[in-house]
Amino acid sequence: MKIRTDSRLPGAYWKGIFLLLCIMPLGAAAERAALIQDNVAIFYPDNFDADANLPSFALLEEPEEIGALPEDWQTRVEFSSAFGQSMAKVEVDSSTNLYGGGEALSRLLRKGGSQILWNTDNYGYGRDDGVKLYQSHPWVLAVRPDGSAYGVLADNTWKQTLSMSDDVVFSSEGPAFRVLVIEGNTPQEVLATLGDLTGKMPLPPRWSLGFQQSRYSYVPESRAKEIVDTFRNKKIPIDVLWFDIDYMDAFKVFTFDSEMYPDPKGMNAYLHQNKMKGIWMIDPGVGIEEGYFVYDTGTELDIWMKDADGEVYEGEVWPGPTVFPDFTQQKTAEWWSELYQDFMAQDIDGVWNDMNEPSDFTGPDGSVPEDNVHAGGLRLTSNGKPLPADSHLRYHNVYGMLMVKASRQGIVDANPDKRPFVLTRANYLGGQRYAATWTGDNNSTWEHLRLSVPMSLNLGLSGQPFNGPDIGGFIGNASPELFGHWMAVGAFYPFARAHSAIESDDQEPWVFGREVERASRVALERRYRLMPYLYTQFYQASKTGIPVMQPTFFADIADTSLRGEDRTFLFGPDLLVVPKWADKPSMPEGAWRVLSLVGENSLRDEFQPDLRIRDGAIVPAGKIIQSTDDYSLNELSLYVSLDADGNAQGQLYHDAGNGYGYQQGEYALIEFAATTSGDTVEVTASKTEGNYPAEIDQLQIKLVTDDGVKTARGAFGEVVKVRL
Ligand code: NBV
Repeated sequence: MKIRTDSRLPGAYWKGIFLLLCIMPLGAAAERAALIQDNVAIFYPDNFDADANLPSFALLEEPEEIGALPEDWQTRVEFSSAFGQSMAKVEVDSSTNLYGGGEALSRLLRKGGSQILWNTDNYGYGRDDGVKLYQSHPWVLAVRPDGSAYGVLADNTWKQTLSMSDDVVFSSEGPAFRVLVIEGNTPQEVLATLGDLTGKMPLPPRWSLGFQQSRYSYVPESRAKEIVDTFRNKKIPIDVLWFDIDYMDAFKVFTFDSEMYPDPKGMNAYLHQNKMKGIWMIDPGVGIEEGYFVYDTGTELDIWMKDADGEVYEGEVWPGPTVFPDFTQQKTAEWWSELYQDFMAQDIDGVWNDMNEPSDFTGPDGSVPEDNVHAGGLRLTSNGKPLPADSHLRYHNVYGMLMVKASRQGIVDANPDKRPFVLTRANYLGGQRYAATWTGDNNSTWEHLRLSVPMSLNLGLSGQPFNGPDIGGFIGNASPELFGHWMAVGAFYPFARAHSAIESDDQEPWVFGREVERASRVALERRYRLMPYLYTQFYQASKTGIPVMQPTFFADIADTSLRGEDRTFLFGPDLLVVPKWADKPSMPEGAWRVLSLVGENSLRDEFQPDLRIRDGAIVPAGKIIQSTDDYSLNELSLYVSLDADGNAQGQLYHDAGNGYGYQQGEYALIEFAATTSGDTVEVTASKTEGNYPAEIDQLQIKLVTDDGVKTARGAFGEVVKVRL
């Protein structure tokens, strides 16, 4: 199997970039730099035009300068312009590793790679060799050999190329833009600062961490119910069923087909009775049809995107001739949010925003024309001023982000007591504030299974922790072997959803024979047992900005032999996932003892990755449950792996799993510690923060040693002793 380490650009782009790089010094523009935090510098080109750049979409707030750049500030930005392109370059030492760039079809190490940041509906990642995907993250994380790190953030929404041939070069079709550089002692520190500047993923509802089954499309509703019943009868854990476009009446958003889904509320009730949730799709394109309430109200409010002549732009998507809401306007955002009132009243639990690059079948390059015009007016938090009117070239990359911002608001307005869940295909740096994401239309191939790991990792290293690919692959047909492996690894993606295309054969866990069905069940039982740990990792990510799924080198940032390891990955800092197909992976130092959660290691199972626990860690795990509705900390297991000194620590975050009580102190933070004296290990568990009850009754200590697992029981609050 061939995996490219670099992403190739179309020839014209290469030629352009080559020319530009050659003449760069000629057009060089002086920089102005200042500190905005002790560890963050901002660099301005001398021809910076605030109106053409601000407000920032990535940053939560407009930066305030706190002083001059220290003389010894290492990483500097050089600006230049030529042939109508604005460029910013950061020289990168040859021994420094590069990561990030958001969603990219690439191995983990990004040096040598290039991408075009222009949100694109890229079926099978086939268009332009996959250099343009659905999202844009003008961001690079650089890690030096000693483990110190820096990040480069181009605060620019315009169409641009990100080249990492050696140095980092952003070349934009828009006006000169500013660049931020974050310094940190570790990559984790840089990501935490990125989180402070661009915002963090809000804590999602606990159910959204469960397994999710999707298909384009489950119709009619009897088929959807059959899927629900089969999961439950076969005891394969699941939390969510997804409803793709065919539930709609003639693909008109916010409607339901009267034959396929005559009673959506009843469908959702069926899901709820079965301890499941329903997520329903909404696209941005609105079918042109007088008498259709979405089209009529939008037209009356004059909120559609206009063409260069100021006429309403008409494109074509699923409903046929289509208009597109202009989300840069305040009134559009309000109208869009309002549409969710009746929609959510069908007892819908979450929303899936697709096609929001926006995709336009008949438009240039599969989207709407670059010279379309947005009216502006919306106020963002970053400077509180209305967005200026400007071209689609400026706003294209944030179209999806603005859509999900308004969607999220609408869902919150409709259900103020519940945490919202939105999944988006298109997004932009900072978009983790509004929605989780998946990596679009991948293929049912080994190549895309393998690439899904670095793709998800790099999204996490770009500020988006809640992501994952279509498990099983969207396009084509997975072989039983591929599907089994994909489920086994997929149980450890932060967002774990299986999905397949309309033309594909059925792709549920049971259609591939008994062995794959069993492997899928085991994989999900492992995920569900780890739910207390996983929820704690999501809590941490929401607080710190550090991703849930982390590259293996995070286990030891000074070990440069781990920098390119992207078959294995960390599931939170304490568990290492080693897929069966990872041939001789680079392992971090330490014991990393193998953990067995559901007896998977004693079975002849060719699919499940090895799960290894960091020495010095305590990982909390619950019982096997079929749905997070049954989540409970009663009889919590603590997997303890001692470090060389005989110590270990762990943490558990607990709350109601939904709602906002946790923001008022209704949560519990529980700390675990193990110490050794002589041949006895003592384990303690105590609540250290919050007003929510710990809700732990009995504890089961599982001491993972090189000679097997030793078990002891005890009550919460007592010291539990285990003999070595
Ligand atoms: O809504 C249909 C599909 C959806 O299943 C998929 O996940 C999206 O990425 N959608 C794209 C539109 C058309 C796909 C060919």
